[in-house]
Amino acid sequence: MIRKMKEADGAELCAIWLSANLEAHSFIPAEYWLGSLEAVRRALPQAEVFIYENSGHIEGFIGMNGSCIEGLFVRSGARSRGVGAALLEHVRQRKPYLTLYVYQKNRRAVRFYERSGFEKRSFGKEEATGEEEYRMEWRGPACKEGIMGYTIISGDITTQHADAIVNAANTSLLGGGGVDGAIHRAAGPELLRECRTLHGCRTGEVKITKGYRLPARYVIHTPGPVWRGGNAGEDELLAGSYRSSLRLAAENGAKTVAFPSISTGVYRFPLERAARIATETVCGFLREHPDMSVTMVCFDERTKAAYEKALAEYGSPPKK
Ligand code: AR6
Repeated sequence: MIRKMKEADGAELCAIWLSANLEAHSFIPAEYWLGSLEAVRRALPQAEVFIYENSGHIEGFIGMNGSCIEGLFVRSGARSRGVGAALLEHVRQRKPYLTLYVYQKNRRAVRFYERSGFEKRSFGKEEATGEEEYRMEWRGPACKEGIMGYTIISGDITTQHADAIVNAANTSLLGGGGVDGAIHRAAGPELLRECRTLHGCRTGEVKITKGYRLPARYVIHTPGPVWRGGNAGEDELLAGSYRSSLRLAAENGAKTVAFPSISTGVYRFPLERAARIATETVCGFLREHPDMSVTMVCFDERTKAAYEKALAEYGSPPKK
């Protein structure tokens, strides 16, 4: 039986998580997994977790963040009984496409995902462990053109291991509140020093800097439009922020890009409208650049729900 996670499952899931990781990744020091356990314990209740249970015993589980598989774990005594395949099938029925990261050295997992219809899409080094990893994707029959490389997650953009993260800045590029403030705090004072040399940026346009103390290599700064009622070219300016960010990322060889929800905070752009514009612009770009991938990092559940709705509606005829 496959069911959703309950609060009481937490401790058992952590135990399975730890032993499965230690067993599958002998090339990573055990201290790394032991040191990550507390973060996993805290993250589990927020994640979408499905559990495989047999006669009241948990045999394995899969943790999702949007369409991204955060992890698929099977208890060591329950291997080769189709538990992993059943969990994967469960999420395949519920998502138009799936994406995940897997260590190159974990050959067994890479083979398992390949047999399950996943394809290797990109390759890179995971910052935390220094290990090479593949990003793999599975595309379901309901997957529309362009959404393949697009993932919506909840999280904090300053912790994203993307080649480039995008900053919802203002035209001075000298920092501010919201996501801008968070990025400057996490990157350190060197970021502001470089920003001072850029002499600002126009709304809907972009400038690039290094990422300094961030896990991301680059920060692409774009001032989104301030909402003024909708007749001041806000839609085009917002689309411009997304499109120009992606073009500049591509020019700099950045294959993975993470965005916050531009303009929907202090700049008060209506969330649903912004999510629709972002989705159309990002997916339109990804159709032409299948080697790139984009993660929309939503800071709260309301924002995530709006981007998920926009993605579900993407490509459908507009409502009358
Ligand atoms: N990670 C991801 N998203 C975040 C984070 C974070 N760490 N922090 C906030 N958000 P806003 P804007 C979300 O106001 O509307 C600044 O002062 C937030 O919840 O940061 O484009 C600039 O300097 C919201 O969903 O950006 C400008 O003056 C989204 O990011 C002005 O604000 C955007 O909210 C730009 O306003």
